[in-house]
Amino acid sequence: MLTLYHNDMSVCSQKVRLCLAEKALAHEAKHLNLRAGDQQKPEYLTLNPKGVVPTLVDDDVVVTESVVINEYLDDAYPKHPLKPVDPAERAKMRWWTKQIDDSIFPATGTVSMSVAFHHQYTPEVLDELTRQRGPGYRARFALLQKGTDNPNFSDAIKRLYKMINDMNVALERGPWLTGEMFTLADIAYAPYITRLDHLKFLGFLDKNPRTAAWYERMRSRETYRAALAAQFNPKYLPLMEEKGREAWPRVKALVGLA
Ligand SMILES: N[C@@H](CCC(=O)N[C@@H](CS)C(=O)NCC(=O)O)C(=O)O
Repeated sequence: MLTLYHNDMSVCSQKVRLCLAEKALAHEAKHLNLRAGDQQKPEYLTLNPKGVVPTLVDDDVVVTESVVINEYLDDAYPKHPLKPVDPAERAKMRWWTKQIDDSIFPATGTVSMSVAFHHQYTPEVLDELTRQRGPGYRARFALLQKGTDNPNFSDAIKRLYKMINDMNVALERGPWLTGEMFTLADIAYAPYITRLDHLKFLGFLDKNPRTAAWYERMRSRETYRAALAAQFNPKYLPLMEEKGREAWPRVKALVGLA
């Protein structure tokens, strides 16, 4: 019996939901409200001591870290394989998934929080997070409240534009990131392009037609609809769109699209 602890709009959770859907694996989904602090409840911390989503429980096996969870699912449930057999192709796939942990996830967090999500935090939630995470949290949050003037914003947005450009180059070889096969690499990137879409930053695709076509192919999959689109939180989308549109002139200028 598989159980996934997740959150509807969390990019890391979306990655695992898409993997479960591609592998047609039935599971129980337990949704955590990250703004209410469900991820810090003691019973959840016993599963995931970092207090983050997702966490997969497979009977007595507990797996954390979305990249590890997806590899586990593909190893433990070999039907509908999502990893190339050839070692060189497999290495290529892992090069893509590693970029996310190294820099794309942190850059996405900086951009999403600076542009939109910091507006969702009430003073009470901020007090609670500061209590949980220590006094340094308030200073870090103050940077996010600066929006596009956050000193970390420029590097983060440039990293995400580089991701789009890198994908465009790789997609010269075939419809998916490692070539002909749809793999865990494609699954890993779907939530990140979706996030740029929700922030209305898809002008990034104007000079990257192969990445644009990849996103269309991805969105037309039934698994994307079920695992991502059908679960987008309607409370988040208008905020992301409104604040993203306000930020776009600055974003465009930072990546040289103005
Ligand atoms: N490297 C981890 C990152 C997990 C992570 O930070 N998840 C975010 C959502 S995408 C989270 O739970 N944030 C809640 C918090 O930090 O309190 C993974 O890929 O699973």
